[in-house]
Amino acid sequence: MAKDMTLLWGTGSVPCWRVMIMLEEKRLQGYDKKLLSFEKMEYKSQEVLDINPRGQLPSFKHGNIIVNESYGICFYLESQFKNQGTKLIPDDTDQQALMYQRMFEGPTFYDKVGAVVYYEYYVPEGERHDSAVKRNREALVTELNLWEGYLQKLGAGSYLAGPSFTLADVVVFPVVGILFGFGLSAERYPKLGEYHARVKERPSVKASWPPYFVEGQEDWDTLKDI
Ligand SMILES: N[C@@H](CCC(=O)N[C@@H](CS)C(=O)NCC(=O)O)C(=O)O
Repeated sequence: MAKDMTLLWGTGSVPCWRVMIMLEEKRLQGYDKKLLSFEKMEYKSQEVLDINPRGQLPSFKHGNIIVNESYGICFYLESQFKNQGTKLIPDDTDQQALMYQRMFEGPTFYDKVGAVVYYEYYVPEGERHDSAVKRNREALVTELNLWEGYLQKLGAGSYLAGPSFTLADVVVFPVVGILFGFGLSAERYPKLGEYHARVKERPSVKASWPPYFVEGQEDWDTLKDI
């Protein structure tokens, strides 16, 4: 139980989802979690600003300790609860190196996904261009093929950094979740499809599945032709 932990989060947020998977993997269920609304801009509320002056989610507190960046929270929890729940940093040097490599490719991956999926949200109507849409989609295809290749090289049943589930999966799986949530074809990207189908059955992922997906997903097909 983790009654001395508070997480302020928003549904559909990749950074928040990372932290929720992490808390589950480290068996820290029972923490105080508060769902805030992006629509109502509750991430700029005083409650959030008191913990996170950037006014962003996730905002996280453990006792009097504040850690806000999703990667920072994941590293902090792994370090504080090393011997509890899943061990998420492998001892093997090669696997550990690959884990760090893939983890820090995660934000690049997410940027490429976001540039396509959230284009209309980020770019005001008068500033949208077909050429930019095409460029973003091409960049995403290149990125997807890169991750297909990574998984292909590791072999069937692998996680992102080898045979065990690691911090790389905690931080990158939510990006993969968003991809398939927006209709990515598992036939076209079979390695990512297999990885997604397998990891989404993990108890930590099931327990943290964003309500946002459950509510809206059927109509989302932005990525079906990618
Ligand atoms: N680098 C931060 C990013 C957090 C972030 O961008 N959160 C978004 C929701 S996904 C947010 O709160 N956006 C509101 C804002 O930036 O004003 C992390 O990894 O935790």
